[in-house]
Parts: sequence; C-alpha cells; structure tokens
Amino acid sequence: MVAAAYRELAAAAEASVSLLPEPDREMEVSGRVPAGASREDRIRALERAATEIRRRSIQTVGAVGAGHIGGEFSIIDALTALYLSEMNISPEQVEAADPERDRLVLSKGHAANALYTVLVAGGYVPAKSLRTFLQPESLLNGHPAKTKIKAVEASTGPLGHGLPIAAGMAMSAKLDGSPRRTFVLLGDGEMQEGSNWEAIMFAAHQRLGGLVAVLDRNRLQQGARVEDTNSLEPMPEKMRAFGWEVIEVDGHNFGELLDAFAATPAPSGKPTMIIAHTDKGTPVSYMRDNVAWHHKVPSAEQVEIALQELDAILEETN
Ligand SMILES: Cc1ncc(C[n+]2csc(CCOP(=O)(O)OP(=O)(O)O)c2C)c(N)n1
Ligand SMILES: [Mg+2]
Repeated sequence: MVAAAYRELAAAAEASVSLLPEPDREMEVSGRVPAGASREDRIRALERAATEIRRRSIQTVGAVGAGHIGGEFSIIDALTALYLSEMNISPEQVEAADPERDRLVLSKGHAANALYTVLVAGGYVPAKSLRTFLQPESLLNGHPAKTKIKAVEASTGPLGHGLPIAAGMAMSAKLDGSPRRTFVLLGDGEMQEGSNWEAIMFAAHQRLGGLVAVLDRNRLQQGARVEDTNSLEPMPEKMRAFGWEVIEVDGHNFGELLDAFAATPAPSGKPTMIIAHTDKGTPVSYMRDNVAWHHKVPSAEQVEIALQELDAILEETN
C-alpha cells in the first residue's frame, strides 16, 4: 500500500521545477528485511542496502554541491539496521500515526541526506524526492523538518536538542505504559552541548528504559578531533555513573548493531546508550577518518571513485 504521505512527496517531486540530475541508476528499494530471514541473510541484506544508500547519497551531495557526507556515511549502517530491521515501524504505521510505533530522532540533523536515503530504501519517501534535495520549495531540506515529511519525528539541526526531545517522547511512552522505544542518534561533538547532560540526568531519574541513544563516536566534529576540542572520555564510565546502561559496538558491524538493538529495552529499566565506534566517511578511501570531509563536496571524479569502491563491496556481498 502506498501511503498518502508518500504520494504527497511524489507529487511534490513531480511538480518541482528544478530537479537534480538522475543518478547513474535508481537505488534498489529493498524495504524491510523479511521477518523470517536467517541472521546471516539479514546481515548480508543490510550490508547491501547500506552500500546502495551510500551510493545514492554521495550522488545527491555531488549533484547539489552541498551536504555533510562524512557524518552521513558514519551513521548509515546504524540507520539502515534500525529502519530496515530493528524498529517496530512501517510506512503504514507512520501514515496512521500509530502511537505504538518506535520513533527515531536524528539529533545530528546535518546528516539529513542519510536519513532521507534510508527512508527511500524503507519505502517511506519516493526515490525521485532525492532529486529535489535542497532545491527551492523542496520538502527535503538540509536539516529534517517534521512539518514536511511525516516519517521525520522531530525537526532537528541545532545540536543538543534531539536527546531532550527524545527523552520527552520516552517519558510519554512510560506514562502510556507502552513498550515502544525512542531512538535518538547523536554526534560525539554534539555531546559538548550542555542540554544533553540535563536530559541524561532526567532520563536516568525517570528510569526511561524505552530511551535508546546511539552515539556516533566517529571522533571528529566540524574541523577538529573531539578529544582535542573538548574531551568526552571516559564516555562509557560517565554514562554508567549517570545511571545508564552502556553497550559499545563497532558501528559498521551489523551483527554487533543487531545484538545491541535487541538488548533494548534493558531489563534493568535504565535508559541505554549504544556507543557506536564509527569512522567519518567510511568506507571511501579518501574520506575515511579525514576531518576535511565534514562539509566538503566531492568532485565528479571523486564521486566516480567512491562509486567504484562501493560497487566493489556490492560485488563481494552478491
Ligand atoms: C548548536 C549548534 N552549533 C553548531 C552547529 C554547526 N555544526 C553542524 S555539525 C557540527 C559538528 C558536529 O560534530 P558531531 O556531533 O561530531 O557530528 P559529525 O560531524 O561527526 O557528524 C557543527 C558544529 C549546529 N548545527 N548547532
Ligand atoms: Mg562526530
């Protein structure tokens, strides 16, 4: 079933006067991994989907000449695992505003294009909309807008707001006696915002077990290393001292991501932080762990190199 919100986005893309050039090929829209898939098949399907998403995302950023490709690539695996496998959510639930759906708040809103492309893979947003990214009148802004896209749960962009918003959503679930989970994706540089620490204390005090923060620990913020700017470490110990469960994973390993998400909500009733150790720009050789790729735009040649590297991964997972 194609939801009304989807049709609205498709019509807006159709009506757009300035569409970005077409990608080299349309992205495979895989949808959710089938419920009965084996763990091995699930992991392979997610790896393929995430690679398709990176392929499409870099072409959008290259075409429009703006975006945050490094910080998009570091979270695409976590977002893919959540939307295509772990979250209790579907386009129909979003359309019906089903109160029992799981929610995700992209607190690091500058990575909007990663979210949009994952939403395309999940069937929440039509593929053609990606060609309107950052264009006049587009619904796909540089930062996600709840008022424009139904699958976007909160408008974000100013860092330090997503966790307080998600804590409120988790509090509401608790008051409803609902098992629904609220995920919030945070940047590590973003943790320097004081508002996060207020929300961290509140969530522990209220025992918001349905709140799951995913920390994109790519060690880089805008223009510098996090540890050289305002150190976070020892982050796991800090979070435990604040009353949270902490799980550390390789944020590019789907097996570890699936296990971590499956461990939530924690039996202790505490909120959980999943510290996902990631690399900005991964897996593209010239971007990975390179601070320049926060906001830098790849040239046509660089897009081509990235596509070749991503296609080599697709061949491996075939
Ligand atoms: C309150 C606020 N200050 C500054 C910015 C500008 N800004 C956008 S992204 C970014 C860096 C964030 O670093 P991190 O959270 O590590 O995200 P990553 O770059 O790794 O994606 C900054 C400073 C902002 N969006 N909001
Ligand atoms: Mg970072």
